[in-house]
Amino acid sequence: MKRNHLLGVMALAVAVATMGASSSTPAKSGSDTATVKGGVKVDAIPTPTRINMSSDVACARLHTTAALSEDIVASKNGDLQNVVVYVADGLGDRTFEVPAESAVLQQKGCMYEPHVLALRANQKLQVINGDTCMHNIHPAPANNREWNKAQTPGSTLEATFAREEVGIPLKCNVHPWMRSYLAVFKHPFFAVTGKDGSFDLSNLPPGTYTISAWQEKLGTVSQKITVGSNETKTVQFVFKAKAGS
Ligand SMILES: [Cu+2]
Repeated sequence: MKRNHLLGVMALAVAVATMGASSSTPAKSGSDTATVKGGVKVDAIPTPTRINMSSDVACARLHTTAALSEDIVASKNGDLQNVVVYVADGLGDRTFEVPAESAVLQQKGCMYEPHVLALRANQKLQVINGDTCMHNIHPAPANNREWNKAQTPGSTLEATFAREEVGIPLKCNVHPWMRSYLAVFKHPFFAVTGKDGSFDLSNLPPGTYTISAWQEKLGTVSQKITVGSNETKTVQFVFKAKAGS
């Protein structure tokens, strides 16, 4: 009994220590911090195409209806998902602690989840194969080391990326439709838009920044903005997908 109680106390102490470490990053909240938030839209909403998984029945049978392409995912209002919004310039030579927790990329139903993942340079990336078939993870970076690893069903592999790079394509050499993108940052001021296209970059040091938004098919758009202490500014990005726009 006594031993169990002691173990319980130790587990609690570890949990508290971990919480303390994560709450100290990325920056102190409260006074002296600035926020840039807003939304991302696209001016034309493409119809997603159906993915043909017939070359691997193990994948195809995991879907009752065909999975849809994810290269441009937008709501009926044009809110654009899977856009990486980040501070591209303005932080000077500040350095930031690398988070202890891992970023996670899953393979489920022979699709990557999330489709776009942003993480920190040298942060641990866990790639999980939740499927019953083999996958082959193959990132093709321009500014980091390229690698290529087969992954057995149910296994997890770990990787890190040492340098900043936005839009590293990651593919599976077994299943040609599988594609995701990674964005690697030296700082914590980035977000990936969800279904409503919104983003929130908080705890920024007050200053003048170039804020960029990257989308895998539509490229990069940027805006310069100055935010003061305890100030929140809103930025809207609109990507042009309409012919001639
Ligand atoms: Cu695969």
